[in-house]
Amino acid sequence: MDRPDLLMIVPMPEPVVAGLAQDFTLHSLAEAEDADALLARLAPTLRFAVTSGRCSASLMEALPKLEVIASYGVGYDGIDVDAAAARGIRVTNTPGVLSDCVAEVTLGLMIALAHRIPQADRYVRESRWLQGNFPLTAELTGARAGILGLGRIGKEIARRLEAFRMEVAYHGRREQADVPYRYFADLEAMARAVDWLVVIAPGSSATQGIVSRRIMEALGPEGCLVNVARGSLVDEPAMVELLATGQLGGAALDVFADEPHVPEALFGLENVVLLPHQGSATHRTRKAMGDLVVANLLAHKRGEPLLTPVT
Ligand code: NAP
Ligand code: 8YV
Repeated sequence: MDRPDLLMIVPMPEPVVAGLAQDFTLHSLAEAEDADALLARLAPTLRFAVTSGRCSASLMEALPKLEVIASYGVGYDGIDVDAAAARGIRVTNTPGVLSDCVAEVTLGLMIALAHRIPQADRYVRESRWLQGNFPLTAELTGARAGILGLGRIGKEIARRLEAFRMEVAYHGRREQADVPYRYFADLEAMARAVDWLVVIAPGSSATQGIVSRRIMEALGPEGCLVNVARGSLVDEPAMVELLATGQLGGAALDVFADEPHVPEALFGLENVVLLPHQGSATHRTRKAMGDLVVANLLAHKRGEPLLTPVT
């Protein structure tokens, strides 16, 4: 059987490797002793590549026969899609299959922050309950939430917030006719009007730093920021300062500007909950993402339509 070369630009989970190995000859850029030599050897024939949200224009240029890049994940802000489109290189991602999981993690972050669950857990483990009760906290029910990015995941988050009887609003570039939530054309106005700002818009040049100091000051000392999108959307140094000085009430964060590095100033703050980019990190969701990556690559190999094209 024809097993064309396929470049793994970043390491892939074992199930994805197993799913691809039957139909492709796999080459790992990360494990190559000499990456440049591997690229030079593959350049004359390589048509297929797989990644997880990252591929530069220079890497594409090094592979003149490249036809398709399948990305493991829905965000593709680290892929130069303009360069891909200019070369006619198809890019695919994994939308939809992870929306429920990310929404669930978002609610988990919000509940954890409102009720100070990580801190209360530590309080018990450190036998501090013996000295007295944990301080009173807050609840989500009846609070006001504003979603920045009411897309596939944002809508799943909104549904779950409604189940907590929260008041839901959203901001995006355009109002959506078919949703029951209040639209804010202005992000700052929405930040002033809500208790929770949930960030779930894509990383892009347009969203870089969109949650600025001004937006976080508008959210204010009683407000909480939730970021399950990309670290690039938030002015991270300003966020750390505002959290530490009480000008921002709290933050629940799954993503950061320079992962896996997280500002250590956050570690000692009681009004913060931190996750290591766990939004889609469940067995079932990652399998669904991997299956979609494999299906897209096989479709291209067979000359069939791509399932989830970006370009
Ligand atoms: P999606 O369906 O494309 O939704 C994106 C939403 O963002 C849309 O509602 C869009 O509305 C809005 N948006 C886009 N550009 C905007 C801008 N410049 N200003 C304001 N709003 C803007 O994407 P999705 O499937 O929900 O995924 C969203 C993002 O979540 C991904 O790109 C990824 O970065 C992140 N994510 C994180 C994890 C994790 O593990 N934490 C997992 C999966 C995804 P308009 O077009 O009306 O502006
Ligand atoms: C990552 C995500 O892709 O899908 C996205 O955009 O941020 C996550 O699902 C996942 O961590 C795989 O690296």
